[in-house]
Amino acid sequence: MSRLVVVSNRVALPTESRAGGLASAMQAALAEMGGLWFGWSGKIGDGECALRTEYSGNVEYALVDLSRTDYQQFYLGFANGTLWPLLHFRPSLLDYHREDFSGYCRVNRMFAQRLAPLLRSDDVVWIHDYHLIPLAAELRALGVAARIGFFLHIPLPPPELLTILPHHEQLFPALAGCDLIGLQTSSDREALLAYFRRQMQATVHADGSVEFPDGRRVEVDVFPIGIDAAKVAELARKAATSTATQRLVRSLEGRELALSVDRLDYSKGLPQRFEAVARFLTRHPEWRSRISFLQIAPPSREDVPEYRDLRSRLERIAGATNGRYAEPDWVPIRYVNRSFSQATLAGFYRVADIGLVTPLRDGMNLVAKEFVASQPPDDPGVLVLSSFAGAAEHLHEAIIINPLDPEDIVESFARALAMPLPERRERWRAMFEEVRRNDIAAWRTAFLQRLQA
Ligand code: ADQ
Repeated sequence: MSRLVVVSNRVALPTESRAGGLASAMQAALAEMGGLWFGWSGKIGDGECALRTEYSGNVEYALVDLSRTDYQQFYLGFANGTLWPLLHFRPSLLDYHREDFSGYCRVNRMFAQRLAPLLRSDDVVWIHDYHLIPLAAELRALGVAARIGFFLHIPLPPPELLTILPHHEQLFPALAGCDLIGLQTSSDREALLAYFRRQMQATVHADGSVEFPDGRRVEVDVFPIGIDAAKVAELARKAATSTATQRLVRSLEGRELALSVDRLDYSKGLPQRFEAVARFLTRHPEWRSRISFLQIAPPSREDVPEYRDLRSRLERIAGATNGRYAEPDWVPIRYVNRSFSQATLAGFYRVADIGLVTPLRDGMNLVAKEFVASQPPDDPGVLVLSSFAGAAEHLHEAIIINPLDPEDIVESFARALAMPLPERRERWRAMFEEVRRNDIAAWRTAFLQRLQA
């Protein structure tokens, strides 16, 4: 059997206590096939950044540090200051600097140079996400002949937006170095195919494969990422009686709970959500003191200016809404800037009456799936889901809203709160079946089988 080589910006070591779903999925695949996980250590070094290796069972971890300049230009600059807003359909937030693009290309080349000598010809290489778009082409330039797959975790906008990016013609065509490109949704796939057709004169064949004028063929397909649904459901069942869940339930004093969990990111639509909460309380005074909105949002990428701005904007809206509507024994918005364990979150999801997942754009959104998997089957909560999350392509039984229309969110609260139990159960059953069937194991198996075909 071939060895699996996973490449991602950050490597999750098995010793890290808070490994997420993706990390566990990669670790499971690596343990099964044996292999190597290569990427940034998360550390910033000051000199020549040496390769460090660690072993755990049949899996090797190869880590490189980044220099301060690499971190600035590659990670903060081009990956998170330029590509992230562009690929989330926010060109007005795009911050482009030539030296950042050079830094991005330089780090990808350095990764390729460090990785190539570690590869064997029958390895299967799986590259992850927008940090590493040019990596496959860099590996090919060094003579790597192994099968290479790439999965983009975030959305891909149509060519009209992609071509805004200066030097896009040096970036996206590098994906042709892959054998398989995986995307979250069919519209992401359409966007990439349109770019390949228009910008690279590619032909899309009836079987879905893409052929470039030089004869190179690449498969492009949709692999919607999932969660470990069985594990989350089990965690939620167990957490129902945990101290953290019980404390939350007691603090509600019988009120309804609407819950959101997001990284603090402008793609997640938090200001619009907070404003919709204020509007809901204005429109529906009968719900004042009868519902609590809990937003859990750990800070992220605080070295990028837009993220700091977002944080202060949210503090202002939450403060103003609470100041306006709070009673001595009730605040409408509970806003918590920290992380919780998967088990604690599962317990919180389980006791929530409404799960609010309203990003302006999201590749998939795993919180939506975790909320579904955590519900008690006999009395499930209602999922309110943005039509701009990849998850909306599959979770049709959620209340689907447009997060840019505050009235739509307000109406969704009212609908969710009034939804009769049989309808809640029916909608939840269909969604849970979907989340369970297309779980994280199904995702990685489908991608790897296709890559090895
Ligand atoms: P993210 O943008 O990080 O991922 P998401 O899919 O929601 O978004 O995943 C977040 C994960 O972090 C979830 O598993 C969630 O439970 C966890 N998390 C969030 N807040 C937390 C907190 N306070 N404490 C602990 N854990 C927390 C990117 C893309 C998504 C895509 C994923 C996977 O932006 O669209 O679904 O990758 O491909």
